[in-house]
Amino acid sequence: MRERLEALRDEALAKVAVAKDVKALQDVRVAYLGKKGPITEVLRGMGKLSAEERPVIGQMANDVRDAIKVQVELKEKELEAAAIEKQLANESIDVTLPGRPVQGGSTHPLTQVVEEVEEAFLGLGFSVAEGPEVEVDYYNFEALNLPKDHPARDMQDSFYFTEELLLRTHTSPVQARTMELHKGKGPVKVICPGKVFRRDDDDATHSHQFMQIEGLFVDENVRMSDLKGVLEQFAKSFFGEDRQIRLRPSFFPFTEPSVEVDVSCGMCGGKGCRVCKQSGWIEVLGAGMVHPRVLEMSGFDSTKYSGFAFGMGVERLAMLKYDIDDIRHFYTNDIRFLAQFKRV
Ligand code: 2U9
Repeated sequence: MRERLEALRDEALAKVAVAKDVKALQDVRVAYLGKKGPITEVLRGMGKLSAEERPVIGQMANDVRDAIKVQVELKEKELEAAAIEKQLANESIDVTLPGRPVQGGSTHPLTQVVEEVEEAFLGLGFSVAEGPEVEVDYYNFEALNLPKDHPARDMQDSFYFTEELLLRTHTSPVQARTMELHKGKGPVKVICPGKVFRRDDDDATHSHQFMQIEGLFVDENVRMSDLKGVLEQFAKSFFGEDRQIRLRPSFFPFTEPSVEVDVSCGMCGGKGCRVCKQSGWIEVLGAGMVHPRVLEMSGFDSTKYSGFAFGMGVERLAMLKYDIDDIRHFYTNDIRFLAQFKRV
C-alpha cells in the first residue's frame, strides 16, 4: 500500500510538472484527487487494514493528497502568470511608431489681415464692434446722411429683401448703432470689421461680397489732425515704419470734409513703379470729419462733439500687402493659394 501511494504521488507530480495549460492541470486533479480517483479509493479501503497500519497509511494518503494539491495550485498560478505574460506581449503597442501626418489648415488671409488691423487699432485705444449683415434701410442709409433719392441707394447697387431690408452695403451702420447706444455721450472709439455686399459683376478687382474695416472716433475737440495722426500710425504699423501718408480732398455723404488717404508705395519707396502706376502713392483709405447731421441723427450734440471716421477694403489691403493680382482668389478657396498664408 505504501509503495502504491508513493508511486501514485510520483506519477501525479510528474504529470503536473508537464501540464501545458490549465485544462491539462484540471484533468490531473480530477484523475488523482477526484471522488473516483485512486487516492479516494485507498482511503475508502482503510477499513480492511490492520489497526496498526490504518493510522500510518491514513496519514500517508493524506500527505500524498496534500502534496498533489499544493503542486497543482502552484502550477496553476505559474500557468496563469505565463498566460498573462503572453497576452501582454501580444497586445503591446509600439509607441515609437510615427503617427500618420495630418494636413493642417491655415487662417484665411482676409481673417489674418482683419486681425492685424484690429491689433494696430487696439494699440491706439479703439475697441471692436460688430453688427448685423442684414440691415434696415434706416441704419444702412438714412442715419448716414444718404437720403431716399441718393444714387448710392440705387437698386442697382444693393441687394434688397424688401423695401426696408437689405444686405448692408458698408459697415457704417455698425458705427451709427454704436453711437446710438452711447446716448449722446462721448467718447466713442470703435473699429467695425465685417462682410458687406454690393450688386457688382465680379472681376479681378470687384467682388459682390467683400470685407471692410471702418473706424469712428467721436469726442469733444476731435480734429482733422487727430485723424491724420491715427491713420499715419496705422499705416506704419500695418505696412511698415518707413511708410508715409498723404490726404487728398474727396467727398462722402457721411463726412465733411472728406479725404482720400494714400500710403507711400512700399515697392519703390515713392520713386514710382508698376504697383503705384509711377505715382509713388497708393490709395488705401477714405476718411473725413463726421458730418454734423450724422452726429445729430445718432443723438450727439454737434456743437459740443466732433469726430472722424475712416473706411478701408480688406481685400485691397491684403492685395497690396501680399502682391495678389485677383480679388477672386479670396473666394475660390484653392488650397494652393490659401496654403501660402500659413502662420508659423
Ligand atoms: C458713421 C460716420 C461716418 C465711414 C467712412 C469711408 C470714408 C470710405 C470706403 C473705403 C473703401 C469703403 O471699402 S471701401 O469701398 N470707405 O471711404 N468710410 S468715411 O464713415 C462713417 C461711417 C459711419 C456713423
